[in-house]
Amino acid sequence: MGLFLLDYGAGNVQSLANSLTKLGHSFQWISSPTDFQKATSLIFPGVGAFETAVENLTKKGLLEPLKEYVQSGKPYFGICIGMQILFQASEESPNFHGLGVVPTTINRFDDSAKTVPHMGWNSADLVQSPDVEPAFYYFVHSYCAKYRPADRPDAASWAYTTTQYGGEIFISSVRRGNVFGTQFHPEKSGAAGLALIDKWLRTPEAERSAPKPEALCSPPTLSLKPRDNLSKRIIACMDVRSDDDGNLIVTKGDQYDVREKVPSGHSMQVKTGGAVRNLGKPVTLASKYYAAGADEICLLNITSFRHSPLQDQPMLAVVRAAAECVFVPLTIGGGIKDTIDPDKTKRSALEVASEYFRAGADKVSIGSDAVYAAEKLLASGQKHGDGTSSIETIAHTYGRQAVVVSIDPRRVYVDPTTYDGPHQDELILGSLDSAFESDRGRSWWYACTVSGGRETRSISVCQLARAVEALGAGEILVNSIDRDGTGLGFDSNLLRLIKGCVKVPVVASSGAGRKEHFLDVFEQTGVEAALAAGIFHRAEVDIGEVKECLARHDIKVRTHIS
Ligand code: 1PR
Repeated sequence: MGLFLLDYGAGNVQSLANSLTKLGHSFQWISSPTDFQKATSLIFPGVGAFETAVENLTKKGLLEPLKEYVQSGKPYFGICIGMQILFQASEESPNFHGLGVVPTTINRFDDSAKTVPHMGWNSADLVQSPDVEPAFYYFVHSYCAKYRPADRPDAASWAYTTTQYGGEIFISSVRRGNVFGTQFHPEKSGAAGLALIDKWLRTPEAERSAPKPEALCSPPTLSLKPRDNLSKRIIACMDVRSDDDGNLIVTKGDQYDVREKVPSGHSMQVKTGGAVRNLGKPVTLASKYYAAGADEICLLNITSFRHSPLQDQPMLAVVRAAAECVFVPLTIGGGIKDTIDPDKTKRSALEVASEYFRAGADKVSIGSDAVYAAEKLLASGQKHGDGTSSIETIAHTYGRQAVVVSIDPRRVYVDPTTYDGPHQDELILGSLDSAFESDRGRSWWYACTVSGGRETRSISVCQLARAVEALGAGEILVNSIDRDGTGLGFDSNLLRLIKGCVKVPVVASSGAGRKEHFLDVFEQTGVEAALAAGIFHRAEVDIGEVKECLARHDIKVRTHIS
């Protein structure tokens, strides 16, 4: 008896479990069809593809019992796919049917004039009380229930909140009788999300399972606002590795060199080669940045603990501990590839990623392996991959929104008058009066690198970005070896180039040295998010100051964090 959570074996259900523990609610997992009878409240936190959810529930014999539970009148709370499954079907997986409780289908966002997936913090406006100040929640999805009261009043009457993304208004939560569902992730929406879960659980069961439909007779027509409320995201990133004594620490390099500079023997000269810079403990810093209002946290394992068996990865323990105290999305990168444990057990990239998702990661970030996959796709001359790359296998199981590709580009300077290589269309011509000495009168293209910048490849960033989007990446994180740790500002040329190649969200990284650099990057490049490391670790700039600066310049940011 009591609260049960439904897990169909994909996606990060650990985040919800951690939220409930934090809020002091005990729960059990549905492990067999008969458990539905024991449940007096049920939460279904689904992420990933509609098809994967329906298929897995069917295979485990849980789909029919779920439908019976929802129809029984007992309280049900569905999150993301857990909400979408209430609908009849989804354009994402035309051969699969949902529970059909809400009488319409889920459709893809129109991506002709906006980035898809819809990823980030947006407002959820109450349909019945439009004047109430909306709350901001974290969304990540490519498909949605469009709000169309004129065509489908029966479906629109389920809408509890709506959200505008670009020129489309969709149903961001549904509510009727015992059924509640949110397209957004309350378990990843900081204090606002935790409060929403807590309120639902603390409302008396009789009230949550009110038998009478609360439908509006005729759902209102809503007009489009001039701008949606999707906020630009500020991400705090931690490069994690072991120091020389084997302790896991957060470090930070200059142009990827993380060792302290030491005197070289000649007066006034320094070279690198000292101890690994130690800027703090990963979980302590993650928790500090969450409290300071970071919209996402990113942990990169920058030396992939290559000799540990998968189950003993020290990074897994860091992710588990961070997920217990961070209730915004957590991205984990480094070493997401096919690996072989020391005992010769082969582990696929999907298995490695699955371990991180189970530990509490929401997204995984793929670096070197994405470069190899893009090179393979280009060499094949095909538009689509063969389904075997890490990007494809992970996106197929967990949804493309869970797959970030992290690019580590390096400038390759050339003479534009003689350059006849394959990247002529991507050449950047630095003006003579550029504010940056490294740009003045020079020309370059951006090459991809692997192994944390140790090896430069001949594939360009645009080739890579297009290829990984075709393979199923849901977001691209753009570092810059030239700007990393310099504090000179983000590389706008690089970011504009990549923004022009892809539809998926782009995250700017490397070079932030002042709060104004965030303003520059959003105004000059249109990226969806900006990430920084050094300035936050050294406490030179606070996340709140960055957001205040952006808000003052009319850039939408999430400012209500508590
Ligand atoms: O190739 O899949 O194992 O992934 C390795 C991951 O580790 C990649 O995401 C790669 O970017 C990262 N990485 C590898 N070596 C380093 C290094 O620094 N030696 N860090 C490294 C990359 C870049 C950002 C940094 C920003 C912002 N560091 O993580 O946080 O540049 O810094 P700033 O704000 O201080 O300028 P795989």
